[in-house]
Amino acid sequence: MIAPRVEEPAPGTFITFEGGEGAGKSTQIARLAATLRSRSGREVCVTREPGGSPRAEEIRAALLGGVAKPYGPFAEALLFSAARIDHLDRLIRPALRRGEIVLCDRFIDSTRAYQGAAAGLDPAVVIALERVVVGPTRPDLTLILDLPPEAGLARAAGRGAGTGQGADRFEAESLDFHARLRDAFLAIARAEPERCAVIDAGRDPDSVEVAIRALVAARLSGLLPTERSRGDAA
Ligand code: Z5A
Repeated sequence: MIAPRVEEPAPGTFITFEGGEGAGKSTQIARLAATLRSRSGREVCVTREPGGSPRAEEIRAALLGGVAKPYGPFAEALLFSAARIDHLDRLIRPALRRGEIVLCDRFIDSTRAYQGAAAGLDPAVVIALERVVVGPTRPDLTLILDLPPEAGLARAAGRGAGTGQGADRFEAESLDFHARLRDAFLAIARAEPERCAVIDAGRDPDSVEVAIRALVAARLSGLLPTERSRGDAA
């Protein structure tokens, strides 16, 4: 008889960033990574979904190009899951096993919000996919950057202006779709308050950064020692 595989708890720390378009996730991940690199004394791995491994990046290009859209949200969720399987196996789990801090731009909550709540995929299917694809590799902390969709879409459009790049598959959805997304992320935070924290992303980038640092310090003890406590320890 084959014994079930027992996953040892990994020593790393897994933090995910979620939210609607243009909420400032990439901006804040870069800032938090720099802070953690200088203050935690640990390796920091920055990654994103869909993507993060060469194969998953190929799937990303297809998804954001709209290749799977005609097949509906279930097919899209399967493709996001295929990308996630490779990303977890090749990058996230090895980094966590090495004790690194993994900062990931979007993860399971984006599937719940985009394919589930906003596009109408049955929540039972989303949960089943999570169970088989992600298993026990759950985030230690999920930071949900909250912003009215009009503001986020305007930021995303501003970033693309002059680059010749139009809206991608998801940016091109209706305002109503983006409003459902926002509600979905806030509902996830209410349902799992021990894992999730909501950050008001409508403020200037420095204020958002300060709020994120405070949350990380409060929720994940020892990750961000203050200058004072580091000096004391030395
Ligand atoms: N998706 C899905 O449907 N299902 C899934 O399971 C997963 C994903 C995992 C990935 O696209 C798409 O895949 C995504 C969901 C879907 N939908 N879309 N589109 P992506 O990775 O290309 O896009 P994104 O995740 O939405 O990120 P983004 O649009 O790049 O936004 P962001 O990273 O949150 O924001 P940013 O790039 O840091 O900032 C956007 C602009 O605003 C930029 O010009 C900044 O300089 C500016 N900015 C940032 N912060 C501020 C503040 N505080 N004030 C003013 N301006 C700011």
